[in-house]
Amino acid sequence: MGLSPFRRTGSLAKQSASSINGSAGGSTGRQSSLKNRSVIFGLLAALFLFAAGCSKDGQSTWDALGPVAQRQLDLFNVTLWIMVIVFILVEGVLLYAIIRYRKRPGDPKPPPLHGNNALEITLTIIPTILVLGLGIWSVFILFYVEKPPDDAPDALHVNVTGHQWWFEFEYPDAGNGKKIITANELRIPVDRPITLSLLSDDVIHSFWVPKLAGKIDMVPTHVNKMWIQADSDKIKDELPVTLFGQCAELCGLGHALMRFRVIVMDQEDFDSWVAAYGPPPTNTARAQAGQQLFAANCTLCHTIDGPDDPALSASRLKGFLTGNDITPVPAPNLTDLRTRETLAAGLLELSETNLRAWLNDPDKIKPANYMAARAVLYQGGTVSLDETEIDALIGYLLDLR
Ligand code: HEC
Ligand SMILES: [Cu+2]
Repeated sequence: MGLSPFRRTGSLAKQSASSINGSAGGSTGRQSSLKNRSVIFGLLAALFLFAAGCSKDGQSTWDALGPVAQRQLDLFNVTLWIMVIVFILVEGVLLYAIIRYRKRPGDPKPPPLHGNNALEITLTIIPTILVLGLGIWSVFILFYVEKPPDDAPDALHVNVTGHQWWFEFEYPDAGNGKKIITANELRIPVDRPITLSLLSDDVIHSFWVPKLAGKIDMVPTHVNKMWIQADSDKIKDELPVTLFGQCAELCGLGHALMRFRVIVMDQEDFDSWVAAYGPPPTNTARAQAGQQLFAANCTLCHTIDGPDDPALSASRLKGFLTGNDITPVPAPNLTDLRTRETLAAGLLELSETNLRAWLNDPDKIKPANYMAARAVLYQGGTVSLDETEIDALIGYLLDLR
């Protein structure tokens, strides 16, 4: 275990004491070590600032807003502080030994040393207890994350599917048996467990809302389960509150632009959102023109009149997986687009201007996305719709009067 020098502390101490007088040099060494130290300090400070940047969008894992995130944060904190103490003790003793018993000119070669049973057993038992304790606690948390405790209130279930490069949320029963499919914004009632079944239909993605839970992989053909909950007593702002999430697994060219939001609402507000879920009204001439343009240009990939039909989704997926030129592909359900905060997987705030920019040139906003790549509209280099047509589409999608 490399601990043997401590048995000879006394004699080594005497040796080093006697050699101090003889070692006058070393000042240049000290200067360069000072320089090294400031470089290291600078790097650490930079790293700290860099890491602090992660909370810019309110994505801090230190700000747990629900029971799952809180348990994981507790485990993290205890692990961190135990390891900080272990680190300081071990490195402290190491540094002490290195400095106090360093080799000086004229020192005799030290004899090989080994064997201090009491010390070696102690230093085996302590880490074993720490590793086992933290390991067993972690396993309990793994089980806890998978499903809400038996005594938890009624859970709301959501199926989440990762696509290149956006998220799909399906509520098989959002309330009163109403099924909802939406994209990129997960609306959840506060104080209620939300059970999630996570899947991908192309490559591996990862679902991560730092304030609600740690990341979980979204794997094709295998459903991973977890639950989340946002607690009203931990949320300082007034509801609805928007939390930020993102894909946390490198999943291709659009990975860095694959974000989503979780909007925490009162149960009442959530219920009215569910009740209002439906296609945009078509009671103006502009909306009617938009509806026709939508039917002609967009329904190959997008659904706008309620949840997607499973057979249609399957054929879009087939187009995506087998085609490479102009094919249908899975695309965000646009039924509730007008009630959203964002566009293009959390990339842009939803507004008339941004929607216009998106429809004019999706590839400029989100390079490599599959709308630009696979829709006939964009194959000529510029969009094949004119200003009035785009205007009509925007009026319809956003229900502008
Ligand atoms: C070939 C398939 C395809 C066609 C046709 C298509 N889209 Fe898309 N669309 C997509 C895909 C895929 C995305 C997701 C892009 C991303 O975020 O990576 C998308 C994203 C969008 C978004 C952003 C949605 C969100 O949740 O952020 C809007 C709005 C949109 N499309 C509108 C339209 C309109 C309007 C038309 C018709 C004029 C249209 N699309 C035609 C595939 C298509
Ligand atoms: Cu992804």
